[in-house]
Amino acid sequence: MAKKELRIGLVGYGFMGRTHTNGYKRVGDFFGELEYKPVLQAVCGRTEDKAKAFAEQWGYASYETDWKKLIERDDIDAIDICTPNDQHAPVAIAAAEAGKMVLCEKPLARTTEESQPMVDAVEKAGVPNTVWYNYRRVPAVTLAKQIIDSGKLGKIFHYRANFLQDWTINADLPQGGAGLWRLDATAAGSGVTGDLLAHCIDTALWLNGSIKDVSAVTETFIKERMHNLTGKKEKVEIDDACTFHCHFENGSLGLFESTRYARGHKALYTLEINGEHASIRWDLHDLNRLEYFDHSDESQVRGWRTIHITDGDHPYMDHYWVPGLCIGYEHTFINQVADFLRSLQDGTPCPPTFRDALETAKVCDAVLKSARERSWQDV
Ligand code: SOE
Repeated sequence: MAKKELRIGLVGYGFMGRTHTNGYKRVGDFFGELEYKPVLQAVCGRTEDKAKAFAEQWGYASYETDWKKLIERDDIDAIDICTPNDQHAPVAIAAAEAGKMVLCEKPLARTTEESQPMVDAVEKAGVPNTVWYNYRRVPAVTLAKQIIDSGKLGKIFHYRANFLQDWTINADLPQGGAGLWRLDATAAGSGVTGDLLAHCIDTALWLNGSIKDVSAVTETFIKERMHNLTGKKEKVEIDDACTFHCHFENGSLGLFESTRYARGHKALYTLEINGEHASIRWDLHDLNRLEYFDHSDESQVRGWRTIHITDGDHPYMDHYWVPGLCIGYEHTFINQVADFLRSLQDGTPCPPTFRDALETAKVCDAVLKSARERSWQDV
Protein backbone atom coordinates (compact mmCIF):
# COMPACT_ATOMS: atom_id res chain seq x y z
CA MET A 1 0.00 0.00 0.00
CA ALA A 2 1.33 3.46 -0.86
CA LYS A 3 2.25 5.40 2.25
CA LYS A 4 0.77 8.78 3.10
CA GLU A 5 3.45 11.47 3.06
CA LEU A 6 4.27 13.74 5.97
CA ARG A 7 6.32 16.52 4.38
CA ILE A 8 8.70 17.96 6.96
CA GLY A 9 10.01 21.53 7.12
CA LEU A 10 12.84 21.61 9.65
CA VAL A 11 13.82 24.94 11.23
CA GLY A 12 17.37 24.81 12.61
CA TYR A 13 20.22 22.53 11.63
CA GLY A 14 22.24 22.15 14.82
CA PHE A 15 22.64 19.10 17.05
CA MET A 16 18.88 18.68 17.49
CA GLY A 17 18.23 19.13 13.77
CA ARG A 18 20.47 16.12 13.22
CA THR A 19 18.81 13.94 15.88
CA HIS A 20 15.32 14.65 14.54
CA THR A 21 16.35 14.19 10.92
CA ASN A 22 17.93 10.86 11.73
CA GLY A 23 14.58 9.89 13.29
CA TYR A 24 12.68 10.80 10.13
CA LYS A 25 15.17 8.94 7.93
CA ARG A 26 15.23 5.70 9.89
CA VAL A 27 11.64 5.35 11.11
CA GLY A 28 10.42 3.61 7.95
CA ASP A 29 13.19 1.01 8.20
CA PHE A 30 12.24 -0.03 11.72
CA PHE A 31 8.50 0.73 11.83
CA GLY A 32 7.48 -0.50 8.39
CA GLU A 33 3.87 -1.05 9.46
CA LEU A 34 3.08 2.68 9.77
CA GLU A 35 0.76 4.28 7.22
CA TYR A 36 2.70 7.55 7.11
CA LYS A 37 6.23 8.19 5.95
CA PRO A 38 8.19 11.39 6.59
CA VAL A 39 9.54 13.21 3.56
CA LEU A 40 12.50 15.55 4.08
CA GLN A 41 11.03 18.45 2.13
CA ALA A 42 13.04 21.48 3.32
CA VAL A 43 15.45 22.66 5.96
CA CYS A 44 15.62 26.28 7.04
CA GLY A 45 18.49 28.22 8.59
CA ARG A 46 19.70 31.80 8.44
CA THR A 47 23.11 31.07 6.90
CA GLU A 48 22.56 30.02 3.31
CA ASP A 49 25.70 27.93 2.76
CA LYS A 50 25.10 26.03 6.01
CA ALA A 51 21.42 25.38 5.20
CA LYS A 52 22.42 24.18 1.71
CA ALA A 53 25.19 21.95 3.07
CA PHE A 54 22.82 20.47 5.68
CA ALA A 55 20.20 19.78 2.99
CA GLU A 56 22.79 18.02 0.85
CA GLN A 57 24.33 16.01 3.67
CA TRP A 58 21.09 14.86 5.30
CA GLY A 59 18.92 14.56 2.19
CA TYR A 60 16.47 17.48 2.31
CA ALA A 61 14.99 18.25 -1.12
CA SER A 62 15.37 22.02 -0.66
CA TYR A 63 16.34 24.75 1.77
CA GLU A 64 15.11 28.18 2.92
CA THR A 65 16.80 30.97 4.82
CA ASP A 66 13.61 32.57 6.19
CA TRP A 67 11.28 30.47 8.37
CA LYS A 68 8.31 32.62 7.34
CA LYS A 69 8.80 31.48 3.73
CA LEU A 70 9.04 27.87 4.88
CA ILE A 71 5.72 28.18 6.70
CA GLU A 72 4.06 29.79 3.63
CA ARG A 73 4.97 26.82 1.43
CA ASP A 74 2.03 24.58 0.64
CA ASP A 75 4.23 21.55 0.06
CA ILE A 76 5.03 21.33 3.81
CA ASP A 77 2.72 19.52 6.26
CA ALA A 78 4.67 19.75 9.51
CA ILE A 79 7.09 22.30 10.93
CA ASP A 80 9.76 20.89 13.22
CA ILE A 81 11.42 23.53 15.44
CA CYS A 82 15.07 22.95 16.38
CA THR A 83 16.10 26.56 16.92
CA PRO A 84 17.35 28.17 20.12
CA ASN A 85 14.51 28.52 22.64
CA ASP A 86 13.73 32.20 21.95
CA GLN A 87 12.52 31.28 18.45
CA HIS A 88 10.17 28.46 19.49
CA ALA A 89 7.13 30.65 20.19
CA PRO A 90 7.08 32.83 17.05
CA VAL A 91 7.73 29.90 14.72
CA ALA A 92 5.25 27.56 16.41
CA ILE A 93 2.46 30.14 16.56
CA ALA A 94 2.91 31.15 12.90
CA ALA A 95 3.06 27.49 11.84
CA ALA A 96 -0.13 26.62 13.72
CA GLU A 97 -1.92 29.66 12.30
CA ALA A 98 -0.93 28.45 8.82
CA GLY A 99 -2.52 25.07 9.63
CA LYS A 100 0.75 23.14 9.89
CA MET A 101 1.39 20.40 12.41
CA VAL A 102 4.07 21.46 14.88
CA LEU A 103 6.84 19.41 16.48
CA CYS A 104 8.93 21.46 18.89
CA GLU A 105 12.27 20.67 20.53
CA LYS A 106 12.21 20.99 24.34
CA PRO A 107 11.69 23.11 26.34
CA LEU A 108 8.43 24.41 24.85
CA ALA A 109 9.71 28.00 25.28
CA ARG A 110 11.69 30.16 27.70
CA THR A 111 8.84 30.72 30.18
CA THR A 112 5.25 29.73 30.91
CA GLU A 113 4.14 33.15 29.72
CA GLU A 114 5.75 32.50 26.35
CA SER A 115 4.53 28.88 26.21
CA GLN A 116 0.83 29.55 26.87
CA PRO A 117 0.12 31.28 23.50
CA MET A 118 1.81 28.34 21.74
CA VAL A 119 -0.64 25.96 23.42
CA ASP A 120 -3.52 28.27 22.54
CA ALA A 121 -2.37 28.48 18.90
CA VAL A 122 -2.09 24.73 18.26
CA GLU A 123 -5.35 24.03 20.07
CA LYS A 124 -7.23 26.80 18.24
CA ALA A 125 -5.91 25.54 14.90
CA GLY A 126 -6.56 21.91 15.91
CA VAL A 127 -3.17 20.82 14.55
CA PRO A 128 -1.27 17.76 15.81
CA ASN A 129 1.60 18.80 18.06
CA THR A 130 4.30 17.28 20.21
CA VAL A 131 7.40 18.29 22.16
CA TRP A 132 10.62 16.29 21.88
CA TYR A 133 11.15 15.17 25.46
CA ASN A 134 12.89 12.16 23.98
CA TYR A 135 13.88 10.36 27.19
CA ARG A 136 10.30 9.15 27.62
CA ARG A 137 11.06 6.98 24.60
CA VAL A 138 14.02 5.16 26.09
CA PRO A 139 12.56 1.62 26.28
CA ALA A 140 13.76 1.23 29.89
CA VAL A 141 11.98 4.47 30.91
CA THR A 142 8.81 3.41 29.09
CA LEU A 143 9.01 0.07 30.91
CA ALA A 144 9.37 1.95 34.21
CA LYS A 145 6.11 3.74 33.35
CA GLN A 146 4.39 0.40 32.66
CA ILE A 147 5.68 -1.10 35.92
CA ILE A 148 4.51 1.93 37.95
CA ASP A 149 1.09 1.96 36.23
CA SER A 150 0.66 -1.75 36.97
CA GLY A 151 0.82 -0.86 40.68
CA LYS A 152 3.89 -3.03 41.43
CA LEU A 153 5.60 -0.24 43.39
CA GLY A 154 2.53 0.44 45.54
CA LYS A 155 2.43 3.81 47.22
CA ILE A 156 5.30 6.01 46.00
CA PHE A 157 7.40 7.72 48.68
CA HIS A 158 10.36 9.19 46.81
CA TYR A 159 11.22 10.42 43.31
CA ARG A 160 14.87 11.38 42.79
CA ALA A 161 16.49 12.64 39.59
CA ASN A 162 19.81 14.14 38.51
CA PHE A 163 21.08 15.52 35.24
CA LEU A 164 24.80 16.21 35.55
CA GLN A 165 27.22 17.62 32.98
CA ASP A 166 30.63 19.33 33.10
CA TRP A 167 31.06 21.19 29.82
CA THR A 168 30.90 24.80 31.08
CA ILE A 169 33.53 24.66 33.85
CA ASN A 170 36.10 26.52 31.75
CA ALA A 171 35.72 30.25 32.53
CA ASP A 172 37.09 31.14 29.07
CA LEU A 173 34.13 29.51 27.33
CA PRO A 174 32.16 32.36 25.75
CA GLN A 175 28.38 32.70 25.80
CA GLY A 176 26.00 33.32 22.91
CA GLY A 177 25.87 32.45 19.25
CA ALA A 178 25.91 29.08 17.49
CA GLY A 179 26.63 26.17 19.81
CA LEU A 180 26.83 28.36 22.91
CA TRP A 181 23.37 29.95 22.98
CA ARG A 182 22.52 27.64 25.93
CA LEU A 183 24.69 29.94 28.09
CA ASP A 184 22.91 33.08 26.94
CA ALA A 185 19.75 33.82 28.95
CA THR A 186 18.20 35.86 26.13
CA ALA A 187 18.29 32.88 23.79
CA ALA A 188 17.83 30.07 26.28
CA GLY A 189 15.57 31.60 28.96
CA SER A 190 17.41 29.80 31.75
CA GLY A 191 20.38 27.51 32.25
CA VAL A 192 20.22 23.98 33.57
CA THR A 193 16.61 24.43 34.73
CA GLY A 194 15.12 24.80 31.25
CA ASP A 195 17.75 22.72 29.48
CA LEU A 196 18.30 19.70 31.73
CA LEU A 197 15.89 19.72 34.67
CA ALA A 198 13.07 20.18 32.14
CA HIS A 199 13.84 16.63 30.95
CA CYS A 200 13.79 15.32 34.53
CA ILE A 201 10.55 17.17 35.26
CA ASP A 202 8.84 15.92 32.10
CA THR A 203 9.72 12.32 32.95
CA ALA A 204 8.71 12.82 36.58
CA LEU A 205 5.30 14.26 35.69
CA TRP A 206 4.77 11.33 33.35
CA LEU A 207 5.86 8.66 35.81
CA ASN A 208 4.72 10.12 39.11
CA GLY A 209 2.02 12.73 38.37
CA SER A 210 1.72 16.44 39.14
CA ILE A 211 4.05 18.48 41.31
CA LYS A 212 2.33 20.65 43.95
CA ASP A 213 5.08 22.95 45.18
CA VAL A 214 8.84 23.43 45.02
CA SER A 215 11.76 24.88 46.98
CA ALA A 216 14.91 25.54 44.97
CA VAL A 217 18.46 26.84 45.09
CA THR A 218 20.37 27.98 42.00
CA GLU A 219 23.95 29.14 41.51
CA THR A 220 25.86 30.87 38.75
CA PHE A 221 29.49 29.95 39.32
CA ILE A 222 31.05 32.00 36.53
CA LYS A 223 29.62 35.49 36.80
CA GLU A 224 30.89 37.01 33.53
CA ARG A 225 31.75 35.55 30.14
CA MET A 226 32.71 36.96 26.78
CA HIS A 227 29.58 37.28 24.62
CA ASN A 228 30.07 36.01 21.08
CA LEU A 229 27.43 38.34 19.65
CA THR A 230 28.63 41.60 21.28
CA GLY A 231 32.34 40.80 21.62
CA LYS A 232 32.21 42.09 25.23
CA LYS A 233 32.43 40.46 28.63
CA GLU A 234 28.88 40.33 29.91
CA LYS A 235 27.07 39.19 33.03
CA VAL A 236 26.02 35.55 32.92
CA GLU A 237 22.28 35.42 33.62
CA ILE A 238 21.67 31.69 33.46
CA ASP A 239 21.65 29.21 36.33
CA ASP A 240 24.75 26.98 36.15
CA ALA A 241 23.37 24.63 38.79
CA CYS A 242 19.99 24.05 40.38
CA THR A 243 18.70 21.77 43.08
CA PHE A 244 15.11 21.61 44.22
CA HIS A 245 12.83 19.52 46.30
CA CYS A 246 9.11 19.25 45.95
CA HIS A 247 5.84 17.60 46.96
CA PHE A 248 4.00 15.56 44.36
CA GLU A 249 0.19 15.45 44.38
CA ASN A 250 0.38 11.71 45.21
CA GLY A 251 2.07 12.51 48.53
CA SER A 252 5.62 11.56 47.52
CA LEU A 253 8.69 13.77 47.94
CA GLY A 254 10.86 14.76 44.99
CA LEU A 255 14.55 15.66 44.94
CA PHE A 256 16.16 17.00 41.77
CA GLU A 257 19.67 18.22 40.95
CA SER A 258 21.23 19.53 37.77
CA THR A 259 24.56 21.17 37.04
CA ARG A 260 27.06 21.73 34.25
CA TYR A 261 29.87 21.71 36.85
CA ALA A 262 29.99 18.04 37.89
CA ARG A 263 33.52 17.26 36.67
CA GLY A 264 33.55 13.86 34.99
CA HIS A 265 29.85 13.67 34.19
CA LYS A 266 28.88 14.29 30.56
CA ALA A 267 25.15 13.58 30.45
CA LEU A 268 24.40 11.64 33.60
CA TYR A 269 20.63 11.57 33.76
CA THR A 270 19.59 9.23 36.56
CA LEU A 271 16.28 8.62 38.21
CA GLU A 272 15.13 6.51 41.14
CA ILE A 273 11.65 5.87 42.45
CA ASN A 274 11.04 4.23 45.82
CA GLY A 275 7.64 2.69 46.48
CA GLU A 276 6.10 0.70 49.29
CA HIS A 277 6.70 -2.67 47.56
CA ALA A 278 9.42 -2.01 45.01
CA SER A 279 11.93 0.50 43.65
CA ILE A 280 13.20 1.39 40.19
CA ARG A 281 16.49 2.97 39.12
CA TRP A 282 17.69 4.10 35.67
CA ASP A 283 20.83 5.75 34.30
CA LEU A 284 21.19 7.33 30.85
CA HIS A 285 24.84 6.27 30.62
CA ASP A 286 23.60 2.66 30.69
CA LEU A 287 20.29 3.29 29.01
CA ASN A 288 19.40 -0.27 28.08
CA ARG A 289 19.24 -1.38 31.71
CA LEU A 290 16.56 -0.90 34.34
CA GLU A 291 17.32 -1.75 37.94
CA TYR A 292 14.46 -3.16 39.95
CA PHE A 293 14.08 -4.19 43.58
CA ASP A 294 11.00 -6.16 44.58
CA HIS A 295 10.43 -6.65 48.30
CA SER A 296 8.06 -9.58 47.64
CA ASP A 297 10.94 -11.71 46.27
CA GLU A 298 11.95 -14.66 48.45
CA SER A 299 14.20 -13.13 51.14
CA GLN A 300 17.30 -15.25 50.43
CA VAL A 301 17.50 -14.10 46.82
CA ARG A 302 15.99 -10.66 47.31
CA GLY A 303 18.10 -7.83 45.94
CA TRP A 304 18.43 -5.30 43.15
CA ARG A 305 18.12 -6.99 39.77
CA THR A 306 19.31 -5.52 36.50
CA ILE A 307 16.95 -6.02 33.60
CA HIS A 308 18.56 -5.80 30.16
CA ILE A 309 15.85 -4.07 28.15
CA THR A 310 16.49 -5.75 24.82
CA ASP A 311 13.79 -8.41 24.64
CA GLY A 312 11.01 -8.43 22.09
CA ASP A 313 8.40 -7.93 24.81
CA HIS A 314 10.09 -4.77 26.11
CA PRO A 315 8.69 -1.45 24.83
CA TYR A 316 9.75 -0.65 21.23
CA MET A 317 12.31 -3.47 21.16
CA ASP A 318 10.39 -5.78 18.82
CA HIS A 319 11.19 -3.16 16.14
CA TYR A 320 14.96 -3.49 16.50
CA TRP A 321 17.45 -6.33 16.83
CA VAL A 322 17.34 -9.75 18.46
CA PRO A 323 17.27 -10.13 22.28
CA GLY A 324 20.50 -9.10 23.97
CA LEU A 325 21.48 -6.47 21.40
CA CYS A 326 21.30 -2.81 22.38
CA ILE A 327 19.94 0.38 20.90
CA GLY A 328 21.15 3.93 21.66
CA TYR A 329 20.31 7.60 22.16
CA GLU A 330 19.33 8.14 18.52
CA HIS A 331 16.63 5.47 18.72
CA THR A 332 14.67 7.57 21.22
CA PHE A 333 14.06 10.04 18.39
CA ILE A 334 13.15 7.27 15.95
CA ASN A 335 10.66 6.02 18.55
CA GLN A 336 9.24 9.51 18.94
CA VAL A 337 8.73 9.91 15.20
CA ALA A 338 7.09 6.46 15.11
CA ASP A 339 4.71 7.46 17.93
CA PHE A 340 3.89 10.73 16.16
CA LEU A 341 3.12 8.96 12.88
CA ARG A 342 0.99 6.39 14.70
CA SER A 343 -0.90 9.17 16.46
CA LEU A 344 -1.73 10.69 13.05
CA GLN A 345 -3.04 7.39 11.78
CA ASP A 346 -5.07 6.80 14.98
CA GLY A 347 -6.24 10.41 15.32
CA THR A 348 -4.93 10.58 18.91
CA PRO A 349 -2.58 13.09 20.62
CA CYS A 350 1.15 12.33 20.75
CA PRO A 351 2.35 13.07 24.28
CA PRO A 352 3.94 15.17 25.51
CA THR A 353 1.69 17.61 23.65
CA PHE A 354 2.22 21.36 23.93
CA ARG A 355 -0.34 21.31 26.77
CA ASP A 356 1.62 18.59 28.60
CA ALA A 357 4.86 20.52 28.14
CA LEU A 358 3.20 23.65 29.55
CA GLU A 359 3.04 21.80 32.87
CA THR A 360 6.83 21.32 32.78
CA ALA A 361 7.25 25.02 31.99
CA LYS A 362 5.16 25.90 35.05
CA VAL A 363 7.35 23.75 37.30
CA CYS A 364 10.52 25.33 35.83
CA ASP A 365 9.12 28.83 36.43
CA ALA A 366 8.21 27.94 40.01
CA VAL A 367 11.72 26.51 40.57
CA LEU A 368 13.42 29.67 39.29
CA LYS A 369 11.07 31.92 41.27
CA SER A 370 11.64 29.88 44.42
CA ALA A 371 15.42 30.24 44.04
CA ARG A 372 15.13 33.99 43.38
CA GLU A 373 12.79 34.65 46.29
CA ARG A 374 14.26 32.01 48.63
CA SER A 375 10.80 30.63 49.38
CA TRP A 376 8.49 27.68 48.63
CA GLN A 377 6.40 28.23 45.48
CA ASP A 378 3.15 26.57 44.46
CA VAL A 379 3.20 25.32 40.88
C1 SOE B 1 22.76 20.09 26.63
O1 SOE B 1 24.12 19.79 26.61
C2 SOE B 1 21.92 18.96 26.01
O2 SOE B 1 22.30 18.82 24.67
C3 SOE B 1 20.43 19.27 26.10
O3 SOE B 1 20.10 20.46 25.41
C4 SOE B 1 19.65 18.10 25.60
O4 SOE B 1 18.25 18.34 25.69
C5 SOE B 1 20.03 16.88 26.43
O5 SOE B 1 19.31 15.75 26.00
C6 SOE B 1 21.51 16.60 26.34
O6 SOE B 1 22.20 17.77 26.72
